[in-house]
Amino acid sequence: MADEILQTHKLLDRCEKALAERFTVHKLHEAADKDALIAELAPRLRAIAGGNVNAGLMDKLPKLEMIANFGVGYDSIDTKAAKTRGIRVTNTPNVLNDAMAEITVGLMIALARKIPQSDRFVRDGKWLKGSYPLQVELNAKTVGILGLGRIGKEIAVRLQAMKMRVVYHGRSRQPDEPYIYYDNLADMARDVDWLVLIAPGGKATEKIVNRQVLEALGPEGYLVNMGRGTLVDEPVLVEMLQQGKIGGAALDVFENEPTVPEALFGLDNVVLSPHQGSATHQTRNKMGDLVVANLVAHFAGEPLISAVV
Ligand code: 8YV
Repeated sequence: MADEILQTHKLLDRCEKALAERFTVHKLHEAADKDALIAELAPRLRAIAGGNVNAGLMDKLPKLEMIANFGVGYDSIDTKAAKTRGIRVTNTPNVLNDAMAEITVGLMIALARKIPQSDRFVRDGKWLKGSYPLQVELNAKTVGILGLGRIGKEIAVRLQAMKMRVVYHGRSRQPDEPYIYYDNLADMARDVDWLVLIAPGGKATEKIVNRQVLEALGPEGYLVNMGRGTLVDEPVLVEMLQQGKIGGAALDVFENEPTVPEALFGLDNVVLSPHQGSATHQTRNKMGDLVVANLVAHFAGEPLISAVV
C-alpha cells in the first residue's frame, strides 16, 4: 500500500503525476468536505505536499511529520508551530535563482525604458504621429538590494553586468560579499536610484518598506518588488506613485494577489507582473522535482534535501 500524502493546492501536472506514481494523494483543495477529509486522514497522515499550512491544520493531523512546500518562500506555513510540533518543512531553494534574476533585470529594463507602453504606442499607430519620449538607463545608477540571499546575489551579478553599482541591506552584513552593506534600510533607500526587494515574507519583514523608506527613495527612485507583497505598505506605495513621490515601480508581487490595486492600472510609471518570477517550464519543473524528492527521502528515512525546519 502506497504511503498517503495530503496535497493542499494545485501543483504542476508533471509534479502531480510524479506524486501519484509514488503516493496515494488526497487533494484538500478539491475536497467537497475538507473537514471530513482531514478527520478521515488524521489517524495516519504523515506528510503534506504544498503550502498554506497553519497551526490549526497541524493540530488536526497529529501524525504529521513533514510539509514539502512548493516554493522557496514558505511564509504560508507556520514554521514556528511546525518546529514546536517536531514537523519538518522543506522548500525549493536554488533551482529558481536564475529565473528570478532574469525577470528582475527584465522588469527593470521594462520600467526604465517603458517597454510595455512603447509596445502599445506602436500598436496604437502613434509612432506615425511622432517619436516615443526619451527614457532612462540602468547603467551608472546605484541599486540597493533588500535581501542579499541566494536570489539576491544572482540579481546583483546581473545588475553589475548592467554596469550598476550594487549595495544591500539585510539582517546582517555578509563580509565575503563585495558590495557595500547598509544596516538601515531608509539610509540605503536615500542613497540609491533603484530599490530591489527580494527578502522573505512573513511577520519579520511585514511592511518593512514603509512611508519613511519610500520617501527616502523619493521621486527619482524606482521600486522593484520580486519578494512578497507584504514587504511593502501597499496603500502608501500606490498613493506615492499616484502623486509622483516615487519615480516608478515594477511589481511582481502584491499584498492580496491575484487582486491588484486598481489604482495602479492607470499609472504610466508602473510595470505590473502576475507573480511570475519562477514561472518558466524549466524552473517550475525543477521545483516540482524537489517537492517530490523531499517527500520520497522522508518516507525512505533518508535525510531531507532542502529542509528549513
Ligand atoms: C511560488 C514563489 O512558489 O518560490 C516562491 O517563494 O513565490 C514562487 O516560486 C510560485 O508562485 C508557486 O506558487
